[in-house]
Amino acid sequence: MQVIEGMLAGEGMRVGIVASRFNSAIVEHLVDGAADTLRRHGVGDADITLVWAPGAFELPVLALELAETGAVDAVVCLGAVIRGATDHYAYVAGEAAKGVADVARSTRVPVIFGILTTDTIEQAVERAGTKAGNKGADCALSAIEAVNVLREIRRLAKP
Ligand code: INI
Repeated sequence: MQVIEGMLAGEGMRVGIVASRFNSAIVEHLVDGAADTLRRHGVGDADITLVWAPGAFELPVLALELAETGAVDAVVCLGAVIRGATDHYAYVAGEAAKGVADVARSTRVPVIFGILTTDTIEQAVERAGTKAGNKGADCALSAIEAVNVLREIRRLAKP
């Protein structure tokens, strides 16, 4: 049996982070977690590109533009959509999730979904470096693993 899997080695990898300013008190911790994890897994600081978006709704279009430059091997999208009094939350979260998935499939660049969707600010804080870990750090690992497993799959196509 041939098993294909991605190692968590980021040496020589170029990674884009697209992060939303909305709920920036939360998202800045996700960005710090992602950047720190990328560096600790071998990604060079100069190979990390951080792009700020106004809100989660704008993450997909900026991720698309960044992915299409060919300058990054993966894009990590980071944001925090927190439920409010109206259903605005659902539109923003839904379009952001669908958009991120669309960009990954259309570009074949791993675009990692690191957008917290929570009922409360407390739940978001828990996932931004406190008791439930750091979603940005988790997504950085997913990016490295996805790039490496894609490279392995593409090697199959070569004679
Ligand atoms: N953007 C977020 O990133 N998080 C939110 O919780 C949020 N809410 O709830 O409104 C939010 N709205 C802004 C949205 O992402 C767009 O920037 C805005 O609608 C302009 O297109």
